Amino acid sequence: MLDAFAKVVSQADSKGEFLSGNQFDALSNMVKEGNKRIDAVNRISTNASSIVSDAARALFEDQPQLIQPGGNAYTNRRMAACLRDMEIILRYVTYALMAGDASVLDDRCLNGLRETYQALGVPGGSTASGVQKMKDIAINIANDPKAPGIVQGDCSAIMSELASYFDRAASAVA
Ligand code: PEB
Repeated sequence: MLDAFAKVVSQADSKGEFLSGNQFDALSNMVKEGNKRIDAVNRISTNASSIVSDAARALFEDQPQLIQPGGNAYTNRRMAACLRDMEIILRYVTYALMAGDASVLDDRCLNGLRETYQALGVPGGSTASGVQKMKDIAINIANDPKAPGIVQGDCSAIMSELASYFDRAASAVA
């Protein structure tokens, strides 16, 4: 598991080189813009349960067969497993956003998930759709310029980074 700083260090070390130019620029920008990152992680984390439940509700509205007899989320036990899975994925997306690097998401959550779902008969495409719904809801929350007490600024870069982690999770299971 790496963060953006450790990644640059490990890449330089594997080549036996000192850190230089581009790396300083990228990391210095990350520090300069760091409050946006922390604020986004904070907003998503504190709203995690509503992000999960709103996305799940929208998923089951689109794909009602999932919660009908024979559906993969039918019975409370499977519904609970499904909500839990969505929450786990969201949690790892917030970790990746905080770290500025996808490796924690890849190594601890996505690695082998497709195979697990295939073995269990969990429909990966439906899970991916649930993840995309969490993406839209999370971005609406994290990118809301009208949130109380917020300093106005351009959050497009951090939002597209955030979107990329959700997309990564969705394509890992689709
Ligand atoms: C991954 N999910 C399930 C299981 C595991 C995971 C290991 C089997 C064990 C169990 O049931 O608890 N666990 C999960 C994860 C990590 C982990 C992401 C990462 C660290 O450790 N069913 C649907 C929806 C979807 C869904 C599309 C969006 O119809 C999920 C939610 N996952 C789902 C369901 C089960 C499951 C298990 C329903 C239970 C399947 C079953 O027992 O038949």
